[in-house]
Amino acid sequence: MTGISQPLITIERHILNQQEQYPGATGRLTNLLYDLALAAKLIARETTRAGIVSILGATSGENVHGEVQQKLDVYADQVIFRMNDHTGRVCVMASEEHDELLQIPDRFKPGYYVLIYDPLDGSSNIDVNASIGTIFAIHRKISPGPRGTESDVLQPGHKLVAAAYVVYGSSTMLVYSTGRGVHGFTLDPSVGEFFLSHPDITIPSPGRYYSANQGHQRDWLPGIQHYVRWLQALDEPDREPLAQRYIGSLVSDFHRNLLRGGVFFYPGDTRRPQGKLRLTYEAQPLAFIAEQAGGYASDGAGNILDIQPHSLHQRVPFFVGNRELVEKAERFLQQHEAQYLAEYVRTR
Ligand code: AHM
Ligand code: MG
Repeated sequence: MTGISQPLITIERHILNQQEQYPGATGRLTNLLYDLALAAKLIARETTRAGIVSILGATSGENVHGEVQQKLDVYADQVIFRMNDHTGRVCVMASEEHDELLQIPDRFKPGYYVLIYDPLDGSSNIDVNASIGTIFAIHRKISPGPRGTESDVLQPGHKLVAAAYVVYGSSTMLVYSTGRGVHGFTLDPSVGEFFLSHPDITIPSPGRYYSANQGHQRDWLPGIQHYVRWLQALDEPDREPLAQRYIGSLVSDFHRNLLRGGVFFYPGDTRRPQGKLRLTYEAQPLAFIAEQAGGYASDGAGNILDIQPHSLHQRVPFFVGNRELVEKAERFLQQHEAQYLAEYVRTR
């Protein structure tokens, strides 16, 4: 055979192969991951058609954070919910776009898994055709009784069973981990299949990029200012500085740094000591994937995956990427911000 040099592995085949490595696996997680891949295909179809069908533009609604919702947010949110409300695999869902938990309708049987998702992250980028993403996190149910409760959602990240994200960029990619490495798939839109394109992703070292919204530098704590000086090697002319890259779309910024090496951070600052990003919808799943790829994620005080969440929409300072770069941020904070860290840890 000529022309095709690698085995063609669909996401279905890959998930099944992974399941076969777990003796006693029932296939419920496998099927849930299939459903998420299908939801991703539907969202990808709409995001790529968005300009043509003039679906662009804000709806009148605001989400629970007071941000204007885009129509595609609403679509993505509904597709994911409807794909999973009747399958008997999920007992409860939580979406970044909803204030409250999303219960399984009474007419359907609740299942064993807890699905937490950010349906369309970075949605302010939609109108300018920059890439956006979806983030998924999956926990096991821990509460008694058939229905899911808040305690099922508010579990530390190290309890995650699986995490995934989809980036809708120049192509659509789905990246997932069930705790056995990180694997990336690229959507071939002509046949509607995700094919394995990035097996066993590990973050390259040394990292090349740092990613942060430097427009907030005025409000950053001195510890963060020192960290950025270090990233830029301002005081060490013989060391190469890291390059700065920032899209303002978490999934895209994370994805680039996962493939190229680097650090993304959205720190707590004088105006927002807890930062901007959400612990359960954004930080936990990406921290899980980063760790599986050999990286690390921190809130500046310690491992993101060790934090016990206390509320659904809790925000958290977030540093993620190459372990050495994230640990360096922790050290700058320990050195310069002992008081902030003590107060932050007390209230987180
Ligand atoms: P969103 O969930 O409302 O889309 O906001 C999250 C986004 C992330 O994708 C991105 O990392 C961050 O907000 C960018 O914020 P800023 O514009 O302050 O840099
Ligand atoms: Mg978001």
